[in-house]
Amino acid sequence: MKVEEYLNKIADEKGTVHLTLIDPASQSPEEGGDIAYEAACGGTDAIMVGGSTGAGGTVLDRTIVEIKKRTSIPVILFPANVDGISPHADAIFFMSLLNSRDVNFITTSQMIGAPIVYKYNIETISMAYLIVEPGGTVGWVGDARLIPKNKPELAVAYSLAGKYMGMHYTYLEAGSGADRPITPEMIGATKHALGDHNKLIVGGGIRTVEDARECARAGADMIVTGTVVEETGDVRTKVEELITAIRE
Ligand code: 1GP
Repeated sequence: MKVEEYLNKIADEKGTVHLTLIDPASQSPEEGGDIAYEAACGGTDAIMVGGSTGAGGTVLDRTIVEIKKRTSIPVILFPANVDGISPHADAIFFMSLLNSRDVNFITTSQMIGAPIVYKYNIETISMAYLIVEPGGTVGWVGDARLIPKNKPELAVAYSLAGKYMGMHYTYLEAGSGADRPITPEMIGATKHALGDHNKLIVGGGIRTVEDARECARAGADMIVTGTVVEETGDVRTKVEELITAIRE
């Protein structure tokens, strides 16, 4: 089964998908493999691998190899740039940062990376990537014109634009380590506009079971947690708690 089909099936049948984000720049490849193993034991559905800076090349390849040694769930690339592509992954979020001011993040990096993805024969999952205030490091690196957190209509407009251009997924990103996740109002309005077939991913600042539950209830098809999984001393239990909350 294709990774996109697998994720959609979980979203449709169980309600909400949980994705664990591992930034190869944050720990050794072996430690990345350990986190993935514990997250998989806790029930996470897939591992995303990527980061804004220092997350490409050998460190990316080695991290994915370690994750694949320890788990059998899909590994999906979440690239900040062309160096975020690896032949070891199962799929790639082939994304365009629609609200960037810099054409490099909208189409140029995609053009440079596409022949590499083709050569490696990695499954592509098309995605409109939208960065909302506060935006964090990725907002700065991606030169995003941040969507104000109290302007859900702007997120809706961008999401519809992505959908009409043929993107299957929309990702509302508050930035890794954001003080608060995307608001339920913005999640709800965006999901309503996208409809059932286009899936909505929400990430950035989701730390507690209450945050996760609120995002899921508001309409997120998938939630991403990175920082909280990296920082906890008990990855398995944390992931179990988050998943219980999003599937209540
Ligand atoms: C970042 O949305 C992801 O791209 C995850 O954010 O690290 O805050 O969980 P956190």
